[in-house]
Amino acid sequence: MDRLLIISNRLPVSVKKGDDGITIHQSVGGLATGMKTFYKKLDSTWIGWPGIDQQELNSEDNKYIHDQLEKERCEPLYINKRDLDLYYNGFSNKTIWPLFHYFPQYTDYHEEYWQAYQRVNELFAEKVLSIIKEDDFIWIHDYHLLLLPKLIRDSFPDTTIGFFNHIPFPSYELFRLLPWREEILEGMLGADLIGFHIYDYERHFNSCVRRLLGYDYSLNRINTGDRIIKVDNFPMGIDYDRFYQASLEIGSIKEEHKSRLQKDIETFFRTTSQRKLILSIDRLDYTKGISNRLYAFQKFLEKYPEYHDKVTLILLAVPSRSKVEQYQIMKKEVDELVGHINGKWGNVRWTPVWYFYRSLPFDDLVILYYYSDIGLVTPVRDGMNLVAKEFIATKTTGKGVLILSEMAGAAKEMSEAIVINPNNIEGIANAIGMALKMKVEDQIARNRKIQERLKRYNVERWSNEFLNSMKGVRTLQKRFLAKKITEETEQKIRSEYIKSGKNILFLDYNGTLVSTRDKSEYSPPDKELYEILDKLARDNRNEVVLISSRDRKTLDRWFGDKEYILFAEHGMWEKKKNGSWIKLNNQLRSAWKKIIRPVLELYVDRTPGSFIEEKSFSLAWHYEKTDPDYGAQRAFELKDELTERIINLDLQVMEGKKVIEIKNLGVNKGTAGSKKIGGDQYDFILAIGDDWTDEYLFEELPDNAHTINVGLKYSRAKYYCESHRDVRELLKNMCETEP
Ligand code: ADQ
Repeated sequence: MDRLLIISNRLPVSVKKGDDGITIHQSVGGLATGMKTFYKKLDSTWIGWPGIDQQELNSEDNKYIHDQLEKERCEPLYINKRDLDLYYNGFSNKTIWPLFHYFPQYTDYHEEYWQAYQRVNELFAEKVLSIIKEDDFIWIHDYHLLLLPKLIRDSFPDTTIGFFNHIPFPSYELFRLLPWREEILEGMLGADLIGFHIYDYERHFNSCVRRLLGYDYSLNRINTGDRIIKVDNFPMGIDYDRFYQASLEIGSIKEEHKSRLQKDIETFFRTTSQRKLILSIDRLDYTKGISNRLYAFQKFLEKYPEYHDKVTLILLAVPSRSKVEQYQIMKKEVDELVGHINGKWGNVRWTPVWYFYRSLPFDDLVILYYYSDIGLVTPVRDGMNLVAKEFIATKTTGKGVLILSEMAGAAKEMSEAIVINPNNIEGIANAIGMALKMKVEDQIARNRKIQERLKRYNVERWSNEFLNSMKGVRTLQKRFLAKKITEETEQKIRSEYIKSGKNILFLDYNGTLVSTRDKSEYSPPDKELYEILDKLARDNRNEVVLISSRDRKTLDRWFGDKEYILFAEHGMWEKKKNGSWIKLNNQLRSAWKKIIRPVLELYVDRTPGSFIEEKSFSLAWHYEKTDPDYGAQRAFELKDELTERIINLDLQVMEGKKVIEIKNLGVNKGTAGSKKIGGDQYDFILAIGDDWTDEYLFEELPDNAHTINVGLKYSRAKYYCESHRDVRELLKNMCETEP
């Protein structure tokens, strides 16, 4: 892969200046934690804010920071204090963050914030443009930089840009509240690939684009008229092996090497039998549902007195955005609630809540995960939530129970957890009771299933899939860009036609020669069409081939007595001039399964509940047991992807009830067309069609063929025109031109 530029608000490391000089630390947070382990493996540079104001630095500091960051493959972007405050604390965290997490009541709309947000996005663009090279791939992260894709695209139109949004994308009803909504969407659409954690966010984004900008999307592609943009979901994984291995090691650490934390926790377990630990880890953020969690824990203590003196909740909260007022209010609320619970229920032997307001190093974090019996993850909204995944990854024995909010993106992949509604306090309290009583075999069975998935779909795979998809979109854009047919091109086609001695014309029927694309609609040929086709067919230099998805009977009824060659049912049947129908059948094969099966396996991995069925000459992907909306969307995508992949494989994709089946077809319009041409030498080949079944034909025909798509700008055809009327006009002009 070519060089990758990763761009995010913060670098994965933060610079601090204190009494002991400049120090460099790992940044906390989902993105930094998730990506830091593998980005160095790639040829990459990470651009972002280093966490310090440049005003505080002297030239020696600057040099030191520059050298240190260079080793980390990081390129710092300094932002002045005032802009940083308005862009980061202001627009990013008081406008976008609350609105996108369904907190419109906390959302501030200030022109001043917006101005600064634009300025800082422009600053990022300048930085990128100062180091960008041709063929670089650009991967922009998160809601701080929603305008950046377009800003880069405007100055560097051919670059490949991916954008990943780590937080939810809200529904249209929420998003439309934003005064600068169109600008934000246009900014994002500067990317070639836009990624979200889950399908729901993707769906919301597509619907906002359609409703606010009018760009249509089909399957997971948005067509803006001059570009195709792919929108997809990539559920972010964790560095599974790192957590799993670290947890395995904890169990075998010798007494003298144990950390203070590990010793203290072990003492806690020794002092009373049946001690249980519940773990809660987050940034201190109102979206994480921390107060609800504490209310629920209180409710649990009320309802289940038998657990008094035995169960302790560890509440680990990392300080976050403490300059934003809502966060200060929330901190106060959490402090008070913890005080209230410990005051009311605690005693000399037992503190119900252990509260830590700080960040912890990785080793300590894993110790907490390792010793906890229950992971309590209750965000009221969360893009993904990596803590839930980390908790499960450390359960090396398989024991432990995860209680997970259905409002976290992670819940889509972790349905084996106890899934709760974070607003249902009683429900969470009951879930804690249920978790404490859950049989060990049940715990292991549930966790093993999730672990398999997390191991397979880890953070490296997540990023590889995103990067591969980015490459794929560029290829797709190039391959599918047809040119609009011009008067000049038509002239050229006509003059070649006049000069040539042996011609073949492949014409699709629905949508190409008559207006409707819908096969079920009755759309017989009219007088004008017969006249055009008859005239072409009478010219003995020409072979007129109607190649349609229609059935034999219909084609027979309309054209049976004509001097045209007919292909029915996508080329399954052929009727020569004055001949009878012949079935074109290839020998059935199954070697293609090796190519198609991995594609289906990927969809099984990414669609919980789906499975593959293998038959002698077919493979089927069943999705009847998946979430209905999600399954249907994945089926659309799979069908789309297969349509691409099976070209030249003589296969067909059939859609049944909650099943997608890939079968040997033996024939399609492409194979029928190339068979028709056979060894014959034609001086002039013209093919016109309007949908994906015609793409096979365009693909199969020799390079000198003139291929025209009706209505689709992105096609394998060389040209596109607007409607069947243009096709008729072209054909009419051709037959009126005497050689
Ligand atoms: P966050 O809101 O930061 O991420 P999350 O996904 O849970 O939330 O990631 C937090 C990360 O920070 C975890 O890796 C965790 O281990 C670490 N962490 C938390 N508390 C810590 C502490 N006290 N000490 C040390 N480390 C701590 C955003 C979105 C999420 C999305 C991620 C990734 O809000 O929805 O999952 O990005 O896309």
